[in-house]
Amino acid sequence: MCRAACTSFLYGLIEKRRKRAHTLICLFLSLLPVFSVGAKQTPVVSISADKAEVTEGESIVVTLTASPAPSTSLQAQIVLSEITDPSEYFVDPLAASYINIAIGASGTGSYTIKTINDSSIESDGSVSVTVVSKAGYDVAEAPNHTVSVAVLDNDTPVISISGSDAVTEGNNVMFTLSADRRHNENTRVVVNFSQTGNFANFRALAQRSVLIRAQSNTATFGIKTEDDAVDEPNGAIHSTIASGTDYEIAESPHHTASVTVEDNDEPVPAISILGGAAITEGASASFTLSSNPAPNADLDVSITVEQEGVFAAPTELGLPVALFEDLTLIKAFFTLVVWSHFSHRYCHVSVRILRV
Ligand SMILES: [Ca+2]
Ligand SMILES: [Ca+2]
Ligand SMILES: [Ca+2]
Ligand SMILES: [Ca+2]
Repeated sequence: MCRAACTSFLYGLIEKRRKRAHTLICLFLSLLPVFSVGAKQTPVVSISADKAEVTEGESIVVTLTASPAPSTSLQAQIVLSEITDPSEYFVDPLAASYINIAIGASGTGSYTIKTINDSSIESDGSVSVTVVSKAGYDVAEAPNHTVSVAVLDNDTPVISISGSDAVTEGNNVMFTLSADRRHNENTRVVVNFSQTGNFANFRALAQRSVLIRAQSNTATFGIKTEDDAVDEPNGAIHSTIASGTDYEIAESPHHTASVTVEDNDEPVPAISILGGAAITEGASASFTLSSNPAPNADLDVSITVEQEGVFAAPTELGLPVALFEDLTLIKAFFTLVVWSHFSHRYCHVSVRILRV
């Protein structure tokens, strides 16, 4: 009986303590969230940039922000990447790697990225900076884990122009535009024209836009000249680069070029006639025809012979007598030849004067 009573007592004591322990555990668990508010939280690191766009050569400052601010300094890591021409860089390739940035108690840390101001003509691009996951912090969710800054190229080609050797009229005058640097994009260059003389029509001389293709430094084009029949002094076609948006104009005299155009037409000979010395009737009157300059081929020249008085018979002038009752005035027409095979070219018109 006593043994049973003792056993019952002990069970009651254990049960009482078990309930008490359960109560304490429940109380502890109920207080746990309260204690958690004050527990240490893992900082979340985000990134921002001081500007959305820079011109090459300018700097980009990125700022890392840890929230909450770390109690002790942490080393966050970023990585740079860029979108640009395959062979060009806006950022030193050595810098485009993993970089550690300290974030102190202020909760922020910054890093300056210097872009390269090169002399290459290239497409605009961008530089992206992304927070890298690492122990000691969490990376902010997109889009706050990365930032992208546009980088604008500031290089433009300087264009000059040159001309071909002299051409004979009827051929194309050739000009070449040259860019001082390679360009990954097409460049359209505006060119104006003028001429000395009259060798090209207004359409050929109209302003034109000449294409220098991507990856090429030069473009050659022609201006058509006319092969007319006019003897004229040699002249020239002149070209001048006009202002445009995608290029700069080379300094004088490389902004303009001229090509000589040579005339290919013979001058028209000037024919003169000179009378010889006075003669006595019965002798032959002599005249000299001269061509200046000498013709390249024998040249037919028409002349008229007439007389005052009656000294030359109509037959002498190649005319039938019957037609001329009044012989006081006779006119005749000749076609004579100025020979081409003498350096000094002349011929004589001989009219034999007779009393009739
Ligand atoms: Ca530049
Ligand atoms: Ca550049
Ligand atoms: Ca001609
Ligand atoms: Ca001509």
